[in-house]
Amino acid sequence: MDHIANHPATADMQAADAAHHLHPFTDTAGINETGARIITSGKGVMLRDSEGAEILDAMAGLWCVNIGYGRNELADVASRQMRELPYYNTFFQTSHPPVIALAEKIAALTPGDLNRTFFSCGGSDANDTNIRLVRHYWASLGKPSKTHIIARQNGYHGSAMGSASLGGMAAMHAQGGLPIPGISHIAQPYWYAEGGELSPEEFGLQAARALADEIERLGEDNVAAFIAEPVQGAGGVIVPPSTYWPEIQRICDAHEILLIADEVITGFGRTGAWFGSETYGIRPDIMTIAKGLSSGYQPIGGSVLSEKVAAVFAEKAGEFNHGYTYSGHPVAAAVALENLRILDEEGIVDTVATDTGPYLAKRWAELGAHPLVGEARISGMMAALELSPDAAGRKPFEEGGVAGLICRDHCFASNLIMRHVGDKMIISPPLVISKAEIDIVIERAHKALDLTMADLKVQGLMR
Ligand code: PXG
Repeated sequence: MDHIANHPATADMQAADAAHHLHPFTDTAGINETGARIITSGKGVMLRDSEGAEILDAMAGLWCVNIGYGRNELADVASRQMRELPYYNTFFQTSHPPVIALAEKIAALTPGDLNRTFFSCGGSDANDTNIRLVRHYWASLGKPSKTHIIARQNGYHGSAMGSASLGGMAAMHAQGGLPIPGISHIAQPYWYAEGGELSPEEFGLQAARALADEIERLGEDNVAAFIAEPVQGAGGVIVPPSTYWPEIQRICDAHEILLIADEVITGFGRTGAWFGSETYGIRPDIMTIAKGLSSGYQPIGGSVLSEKVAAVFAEKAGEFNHGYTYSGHPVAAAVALENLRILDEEGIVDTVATDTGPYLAKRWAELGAHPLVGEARISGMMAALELSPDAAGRKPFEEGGVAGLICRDHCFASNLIMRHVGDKMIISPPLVISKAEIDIVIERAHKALDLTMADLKVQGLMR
């Protein structure tokens, strides 16, 4: 890998970072004490840090670098677009070539009649758009009481006021006065932890029927939409039982509410199809996209509307009083378009579906046999391990999150980026990961599990 070492010494950068940078989702006192690991370059699935270590990034950044690092085609497109038209807006009767081409491409790639995109800078603001959009949709149809949105416990939809309220993360709701009114959360389809004695199929139906109960409790005339991730990502790669989505779809069809599929993580190949909606048989009225749309090379996201929803905006809704300065940013749009060209022309999604995805599934299942692992689950190129002191009994640790943190630190120390969510270890590697690189992930993860188990035994947290 090319290595450009023209940066200050690591300790100097860490000191400046500690003095002047407030990190997202980070305990500031903690990072200021240890110092941030400073990432300086990337190629394929590998990152390099400021000390020259090469790290295998099995999280694709934050679930987003689908085509891998270092694709110069995207840099070239960005440079060209910046010279041609670095910025212009899409408010007030104007548009520009990159955003038009991108909207057309998204319409072609997305399933069903999802055909019209409202652009944002990422997933959080796209989901905030969705809140205003579904409420204005129903108001435009003469049903202004339909405002309530049903979401799920342990869902993740972003960090803005609206999107964090849609999310069902208790730790987020504990800060900053969330959730905003008009949103409620139903149970998640998390069989491993919450399924009890039910089979996964029985539990999937039960979890889905919580939606029907909540619609009944609120009154259908008051409900605008249901939002969910096809597979929960940040919640810990919760792959729903096979019965879950068909029943959710049936309930949405039986009631007059909109279905929003938040595909910020599952979109653009992550589950082995272009969209999780295809993998799980979902027909969304609105789809949230971001992350893999540009493989993270530029900040861009959007809300993709079905013909039914788009028609109301085209015919009845008047002016939608909503927009971001950077909605449909030309450089981000051009880069996203080039990313989609690469995903498409290089057959990357097909490779995940037919070759590397099945290979990862086979090797991941081997980790499932480790005595520290209660369950190994996977959907395409996103996967989780449940750490447990009693793997056969699906038992949680008494103090949650300790084992996961220890394991994460062992991974990090062996140059593997694998995230922990409580005691779930999760990966979501670049879709271009090779079989040889998958072998490295498995080997390092296995070693980290061994070391974690040894530590837990020394600390008396496991017998
Ligand atoms: N929806 C989903 C399903 C997401 O996963 C968002 C919306 C928000 O997108 P933006 O682009 O505003 O961040 C996300 C983001 C993690 C982690 O640690 C996950 C996300 C973001 C940051 C960290 O798992 N998901």
